[in-house]
Order: sequence, then structure tokens, then C-alpha cells
Amino acid sequence: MTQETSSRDKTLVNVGTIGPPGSGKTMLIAAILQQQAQSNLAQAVSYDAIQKGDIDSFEYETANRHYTHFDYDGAGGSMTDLIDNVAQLDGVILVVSVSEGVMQQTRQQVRLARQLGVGSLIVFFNKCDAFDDDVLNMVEMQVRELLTKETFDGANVPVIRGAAQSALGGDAAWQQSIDQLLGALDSRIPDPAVRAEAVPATPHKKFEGDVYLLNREEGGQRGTFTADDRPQLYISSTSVRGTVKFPDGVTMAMPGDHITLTIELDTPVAIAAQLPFAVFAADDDDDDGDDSDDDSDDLDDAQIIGVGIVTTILS
Ligand SMILES: Nc1nc2c(ncn2[C@@H]2O[C@H](COP(=O)(O)OP(=O)(O)O)[C@@H](O)[C@H]2O)c(=O)[nH]1
Ligand SMILES: [Mg+2]
Repeated sequence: MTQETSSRDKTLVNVGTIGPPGSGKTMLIAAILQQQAQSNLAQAVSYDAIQKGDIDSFEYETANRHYTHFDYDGAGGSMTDLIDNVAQLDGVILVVSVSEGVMQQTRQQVRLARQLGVGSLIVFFNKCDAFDDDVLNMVEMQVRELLTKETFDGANVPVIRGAAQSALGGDAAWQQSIDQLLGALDSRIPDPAVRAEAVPATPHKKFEGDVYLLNREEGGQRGTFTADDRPQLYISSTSVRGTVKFPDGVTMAMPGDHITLTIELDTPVAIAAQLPFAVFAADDDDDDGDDSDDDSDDLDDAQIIGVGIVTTILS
């Protein structure tokens, strides 16, 4: 890029795309890169190249900002990716395809974003090329209702009507939707304050956490969650089994509940207050002999139960 001098002074902003598989996240990244490449503000990467999955973040600039863009694929395991670096995100782009509308993964990811403290959320409403205004209005209303329900400012969240594939294909009208999206990122995501120094994480086994149990619509469990469950926790990029203790007088919790849990991990993990984590149903039939606890592969097909934040380290 030939922007070296000016780019040095640009504000660094991290964003991520969430949204169900097939909603158009990869196409959107390709379209943004192509668009900004025309003004020398990015290097274009083809849809096929992005699709290979070897690149985990993408860089582009606007007049005053340098964006680093992460893609979260929306499949079960990628929730763990979002948990891993949500603390670095300044804003999230939720991609909703008009053809599918609000899906279970949409609900789950919005809930997760909320629980994990994502402040700025912008909706890219994709595949608008294929539908008329009546449909767009109806689906947009569902999206705003969902956001309101999840305590985002549903009425005022920017919903950009776009078509990533058409923009990528060179359709000037839809390329404008990419400009609108970038404009919304610039204006709606506040300049990041100086990032707080991360509290050094040291190995601990026991902590208290605030947990939200996802309901069925969000892809959570059907039944109750009790102290007899020994769930699989995903925390600090580690998958580890744990024992849970409920608050005094509480014996179980239902999907949709918020609960304070005391969690004791089977093995110590480097953790600190404010760290996000996810709770999965343990797969007791897992006898593949893979005891590795330093990756999330074993959680790809696991049933997610809840998402939480460490509040207090106990021991
Ligand atoms: N009609 C229409 N289809 C689109 C558009 N963007 C993406 N698609 C379709 O949706 C499919 C999935 O897109 P992709 O970006 O791979 O979705 P991802 O799984 O969210 O990354 C693509 O193969 C396209 O066929 C669009 O703007 N309009
Ligand atoms: Mg994709």
C-alpha cells in the first residue's frame, strides 16, 4: 500500500462479523476489501481465497481509521473464537440474510455478544437484491425486535440494507451499501479508549461467575441445569471439565436464567476477573482418547449451555 505515511496516524479499530453460516460474512469481507482497494485503502482478497480460511483477520482503512476485521463463522466451535478475542473488539457487525431472517445462531450470537460486553453493534442486512421492500421491512422489524429483546438499542441500531455479492460483482448501487456500512462503522463505533492493561492471568481452579443459560431459541438446552451436571468449560482458550455450585437455596436453573455459579475446574487454568467463558454439556461418551485440553476441537459439536463472565477468583 502507498498509504504508509497517513495510515500511521489512523485510529486502530477492531471489528468482527457474526451471523449464521451462509448469511454472507465472507462475501461481505471480499466486497469491503475490493471497495477500499479502489482507493488504495486495502488490498483486495478474492472470495475464494478468504473462503479457504487461512487468513484470520483482514485489514482495511477509511479516511481516519484502520480497521482489523475478524470473521466468526457461526458454527458451534467458532463461539469459542469469539470468546477468545471479544475483549479486543470495539464493535460487531451482525450479518443477517433477508432470505433466512433471524435464525437460532443469530439469537445465540447476539446473546453472546451482549453477555460478553460488546457495546457497538451494526447490522448488515444482506441479500436485499433478491427481495422487495415489504419483505425487507418485515424482516428488519424482526431483527430490531431481537436486538431490543437482548437490550441493544433496537430502534436505533443502524441496519444497512445491502447485497455483498452484488457489490462484489460490480453493481454500483449495491457498492453504495458497502460505503454506508463503512460510514456506520466510522460514526457509530466510538474511538477506542486506551485499552486497559489486561490483568495478568495466573492459574486458578475456583472462581465465581455470572452465567446466562441460553434458551432453546438461542440454541441452548431444553432441560434444567443442576449442580450434578459436570459441564465442560471453555475459558482462556482451554477446554476443561468443572464442578458447579449454585447459590444457597438454589438447586437448579432453567434455560433463559441468569445465575451466579461457583465453578471449580478439574485442573488450574490461567484466569482473571472479567474473562468470558462458555459452558458446554460434557460428552461422557467421548472415548476417543483425546484428552488434550489446550484446544477447542472437542467442542465443535458440543451442546452449548451458557455463557458467562468471571466475577471473582476464589482460589
Ligand atoms: N442474492 C444474494 N446472495 C448472496 C449475497 N451475498 C452472499 N450471497 C449468497 O450466500 C452464500 C453464502 O455467502 P458467504 O459469504 O459464504 O456466507 P458466510 O457463510 O456467512 O460467510 C454465497 O455463496 C452467495 O450465494 C447477496 O448479496 N445477494
Ligand atoms: Mg464464511
